[in-house]
Amino acid sequence: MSALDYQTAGESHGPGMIALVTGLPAGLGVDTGFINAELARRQGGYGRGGRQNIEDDKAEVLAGVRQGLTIGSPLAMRIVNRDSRMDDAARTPPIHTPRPGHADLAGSVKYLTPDCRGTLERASARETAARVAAGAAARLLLHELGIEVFAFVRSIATVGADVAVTEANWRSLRQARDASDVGCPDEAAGAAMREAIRRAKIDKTTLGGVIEVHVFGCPPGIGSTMDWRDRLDARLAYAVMGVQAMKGVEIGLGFGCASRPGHEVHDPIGYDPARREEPTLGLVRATNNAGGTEGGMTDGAPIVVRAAMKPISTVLRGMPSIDLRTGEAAPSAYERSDVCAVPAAAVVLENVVGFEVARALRQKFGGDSMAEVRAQYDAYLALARKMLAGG
Ligand code: EPS
Repeated sequence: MSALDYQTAGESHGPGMIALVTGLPAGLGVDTGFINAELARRQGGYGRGGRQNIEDDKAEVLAGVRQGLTIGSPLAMRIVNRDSRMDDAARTPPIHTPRPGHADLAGSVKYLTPDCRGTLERASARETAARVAAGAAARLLLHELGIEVFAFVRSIATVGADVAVTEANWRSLRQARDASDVGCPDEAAGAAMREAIRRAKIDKTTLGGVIEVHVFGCPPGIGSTMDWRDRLDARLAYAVMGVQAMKGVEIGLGFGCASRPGHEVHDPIGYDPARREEPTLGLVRATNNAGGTEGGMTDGAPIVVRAAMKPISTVLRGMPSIDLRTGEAAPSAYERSDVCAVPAAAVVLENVVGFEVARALRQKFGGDSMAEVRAQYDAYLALARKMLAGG
C-alpha cells in the first residue's frame, strides 16, 4: 500500500487539468456524480469572472477504476479546459508588468524571463479544479466511514456571517449555503456580501474573506504526535496554505488562544457512556476551542479550520508596477479574472481538508481493500471503547 497522496498537472489555458491520486484502497466506489457536483460548485459564486461561463468542468476517469470501483492502482482524472489557447501567441500574449500579490514577479525572476505568462499559467487558481477532483475522490472514502466535511464563507471583506455550526445544525446550514450564491448560510450576511462584491466591481477592485471548514464524525487518535510531519493540524495548515491566495490559517480558537488564560481556552473533558457507540467513543467536550485536534491528533470533537483569503491580485484599476524589460514604472497588467473567489475557495478548502483527513486515516488503518480498512477501523474503535472507563 502506498500512502494516500496526490499531484496535479495542467495550466490555466493548456489542454486540461490532471489529478493523480495514489494510495486509495481497492473496492472504493468512485461516484463521479459527487466529484462532478463538487467541480460544478467550485465554478459558481457571485463575483466570478467570464471564464466560468466557458468551462463545464467534469472529471474524466483515465485510470484506477474498473466497473465503478477502485482497483488499488493510481486514480487519474482529467478535466478538459475549453478555453485552451496557451500555444496561440496572439491570444496569450506575453505579460511584462507583474501584478502585485500575484506569482508574476517572483516567477519571472525565478525562471529568468521578463514574460510572466509561463508562471501565471500554472499559478492560476484554475488548478484548484484538479485539487477539488482529488479531494472529492478522497472524501468518498471518508463517506464510507461516516465522516463529512462542510465549509462555508464566514466573511467577505468586513461583512461577517452570524452562524454557530454544531453537529445538530450543520446539515441545514449546508442547505442554506447551497442556496446562497456567496456560499454563506446566513441569508442577511450573504446579501450584504453580495452587495460588497457588487461595489468592489464598480470600484474596479477585488475582495478577500474568511472560509471556515468543519469535519464531523472523526474518531479520536487520527494523526500523530510522534512525528511532526504527521501532525494532523500541521498537515491541515500545510494543505490550506498550499491553496492559491491563502494568507492565514487557524485551527479552533487559533490566534484567539494567545490572549486568554488557560482555563478559558482548554476544553473540559467529560464522558457519557450512553454515547460510547458514537465515533467520539462517548468523550464529550464542553467547548471546542482546540478545533478537534490536540497534540496533532483528532480528539473526537469536530475539526474546525479557518483560512484567510487575500483579494484576487488581478485588480482592474491597476496597481503600481514596473515593466520588467526596462524597469520603468507601469501599471500592472489586467487579465480577465474574478472580483471575489471566496465562495469558490470554500469549495476548494472543503476538499483539500477532506483529503488530509483521509490521508491520516489511511496512515492509521492501512489496508489494501475497503473491506480491510473498514475492519481495521471497527477493530480500533472496539479496542478504544474497551480501554476507556473500564470498557
Ligand atoms: C479560474 C480560472 C482563471 C481565473 C481565475 C480562476 O481563468 P482566466 O484566467 O482564464 O480568467 O478566472 O484565476 C485566478 C484567480 C488567477 O489569479 O489566475 C478558475 O477556474 O478557478
